[in-house]
Amino acid sequence: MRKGPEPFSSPPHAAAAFQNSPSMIIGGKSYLISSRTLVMGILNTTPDSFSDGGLFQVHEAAVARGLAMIEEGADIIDIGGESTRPGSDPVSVEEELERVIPVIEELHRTTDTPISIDTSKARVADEACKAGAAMINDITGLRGDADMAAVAARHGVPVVIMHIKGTPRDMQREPYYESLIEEICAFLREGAELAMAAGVKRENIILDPGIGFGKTLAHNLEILARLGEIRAMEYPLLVGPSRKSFIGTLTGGLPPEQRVEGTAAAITACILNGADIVRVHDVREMARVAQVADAIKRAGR
Ligand code: HH2
Repeated sequence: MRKGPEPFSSPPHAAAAFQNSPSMIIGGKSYLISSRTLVMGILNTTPDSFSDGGLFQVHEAAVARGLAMIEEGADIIDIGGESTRPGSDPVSVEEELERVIPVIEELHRTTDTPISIDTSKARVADEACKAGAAMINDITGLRGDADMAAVAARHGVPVVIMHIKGTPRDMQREPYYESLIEEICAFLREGAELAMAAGVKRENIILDPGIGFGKTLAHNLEILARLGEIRAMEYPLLVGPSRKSFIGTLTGGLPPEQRVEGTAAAITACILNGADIVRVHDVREMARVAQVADAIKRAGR
């Protein structure tokens, strides 16, 4: 059994500074919110993801990449079997299950690092939890499948409620907001209420503003700059700017695999402005970025 990073590895004085913070339990491990940013490594078992599509489609390659990310410092592995890139087509339940379940089963057998299932289908989330997933990540904020909240409640696992405007197919067609942060907060608040009405415990709810999901460059930047206002809702916050196209745009049109430095800047902003979990492709690099950004954040308290 491979061991991931310690759930809480900051020095004792840091723990004392945040002793009033609530903790979050993922896959039986207890994490003290605000003591250290958790790094979620992205594992796409898809042929068409925007950054790593096709790379980890074969079962062995996907499992190997998952184990490598754990060695590199991932606290959570987020496994997805359907691309959500702008313009992408949905895949069937059967296809998605075929892609993710064997990978979840094997990683669950070989490591104690919590596994998250990135899906908007309740049946996929259900089967994934039975196969060992300890967290559900739903990019539709529980709106895509009416049974999703009940599945999360039944398994008693943390659930990420992400903001999206539209669907992956149409979300980047001139997204418009009267009041960006207020609209995102309202969507997330309703999602949290929906989850709790279905029986999800408040401490199992994680919110995400959905960088790139129905957002222009200006929207993405405003979200990152004003994350604190979303964090003020007092739920743990997950943010996923990794390698996204706004970073390419800001750095002269670089392709996804050359957006590591830009991602580092975005991850630093996320952490300083209130993220508790960051979802990244470049685990080794961003785990180091998080160590430094966390230390700066602690120094300001
Ligand atoms: N972004 C992507 C997918 N899932 N989940 C959350 N909670 N937050 C995000 O920002 C987020 C997400 C898109 O990135 P990626 O998985 O790399 O690409 P693709 O959807 O093309 O597979």
